[in-house]
Amino acid sequence: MGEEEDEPSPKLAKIDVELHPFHRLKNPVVLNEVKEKKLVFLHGKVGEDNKDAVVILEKRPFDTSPKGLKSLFSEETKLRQDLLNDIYSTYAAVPTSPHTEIKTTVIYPATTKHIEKYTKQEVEVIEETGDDYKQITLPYLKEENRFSVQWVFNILDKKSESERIVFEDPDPEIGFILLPDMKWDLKDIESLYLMALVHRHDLKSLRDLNKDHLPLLKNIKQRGEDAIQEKYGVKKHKLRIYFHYQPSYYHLHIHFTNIAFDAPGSSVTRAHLLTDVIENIEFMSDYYQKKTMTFVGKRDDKLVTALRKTP
Ligand code: G7M
Repeated sequence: MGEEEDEPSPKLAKIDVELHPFHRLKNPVVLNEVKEKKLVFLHGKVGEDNKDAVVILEKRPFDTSPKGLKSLFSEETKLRQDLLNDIYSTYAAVPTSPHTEIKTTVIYPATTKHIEKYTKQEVEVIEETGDDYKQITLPYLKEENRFSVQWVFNILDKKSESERIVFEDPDPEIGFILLPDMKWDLKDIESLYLMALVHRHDLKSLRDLNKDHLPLLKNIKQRGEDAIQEKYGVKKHKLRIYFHYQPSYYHLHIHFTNIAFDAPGSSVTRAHLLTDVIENIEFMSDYYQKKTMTFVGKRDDKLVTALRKTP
């Protein structure tokens, strides 16, 4: 510790303890817990006016870099011995930061929709035909039913996260911003997770894509792959590049994840590979206006209820 080869540890931004919702969360209740991922979703109230907050806590993977291991196996780590028998021993180890850090995501003030999104619920398979999309989904996607995409506009307008941008093509037709997804801790390359947000505002999801958008899609694929290889050394054949359908946020965006990582939402019931999307549109321009899209939704979700065909 403190030797010359050690990089200075990143300074934690000072937060106003009085104002920050994390410190004032009252009556936290667990909405969902995924024990094997050491992940918990909580809901609580904040402040005099009891505004809702959702807090997501996730224990970080071990820091197995030489520096991480050096600090783990140092006198700074407190040990409590639980068992000693011949050559076998077990301990409860209490290391110092960064090993004890918990990735924390706060949504505040949270809407009822956020609370529903993170609440454990039964899920079911929904088949949405092209007509269902036009007659049920599209009218449903009115502003008040969707999650706000203000955070996307903040990124595109450089009002938030501008220091995290990995690559930008500013072209209004085929341009996009590539940056780390909120879910990625930026440290563990195996769980690399970035997203490309398109500059144009008129595309909600896969359903809006046709052959006019091929230059946009090909540009994102090519330049996104190049930027990730250059910045993180991850080659294109190690990337899973896909859309979600249904997405949570209806401003077109594409996920880039390391194939070594089983990213949430990367399975067949939600992920659509960018290469497949490009090829399908090349075969048939209105493929995504016609195709029956199968996805998994939560039982009590309003859209799921509206699209459900069997009681
Ligand atoms: O399901 P959908 O395709 O809509 O995925 C949206 C993605 O956006 C998820 O992977 C989220 O983790 C990510 N995301 C959501 N928010 C609110 C933010 C944000 O504020 N910043 C960043 N960088 N990613 C976000």
